[in-house]
Amino acid sequence: RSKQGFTVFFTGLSGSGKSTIANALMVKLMELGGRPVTLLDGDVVRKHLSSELGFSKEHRDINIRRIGYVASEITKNGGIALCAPIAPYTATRRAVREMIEAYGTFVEVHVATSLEACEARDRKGLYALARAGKIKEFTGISDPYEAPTNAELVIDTEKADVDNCAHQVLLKLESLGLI
Ligand code: GGZ
Repeated sequence: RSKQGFTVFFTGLSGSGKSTIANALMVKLMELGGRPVTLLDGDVVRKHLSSELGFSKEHRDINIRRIGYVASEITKNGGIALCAPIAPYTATRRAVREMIEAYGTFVEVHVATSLEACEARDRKGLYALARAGKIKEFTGISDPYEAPTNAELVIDTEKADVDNCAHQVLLKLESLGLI
């Protein structure tokens, strides 16, 4: 294969738009053809790979490291991995970056939708439950989100639609010589 593998790692609050942008990016990358694209979405990973885990710091870290391991295997084999967990902790994101960079490029994308906007949308009603104390340790409400300071790309979904956000990532991948 002429092109190396890489991982696009989206991080952001619940409801920030990570999954939606990752799905739109997946469609664009598949249209380009060539390499297989694997989406490791937060919900899907928790259902199939991390079903025994909760949302303590320890469990979130185990979850993110599992995602990182799978993404590193995909990257090693020349594929494209798209990951879309919250991944609230800087140190854990750095550990995953190091796992991936052993084999290819790690592109961190901060989906920087504000808490106010995520909560106003509240598409799944989780913020209301968190505010009412019915969900404990909820990111942004009763649990931390450490915003990245070294992301390759920061996306503001309050200024651009989904297609434009996915396009911004595609342009970044082009500028890095990955596609
Ligand atoms: C954050 C929670 C929580 C708590 C359930 N905190 O919007 P969603 O519903 O579909 O995405 C969120 C998802 C977060 O799982 P991740 O694996 O991405 O988190 S982490 O990276 O921190 O391991 C949300 C739902 O699970 N959810 N309880 N307490 N999000």
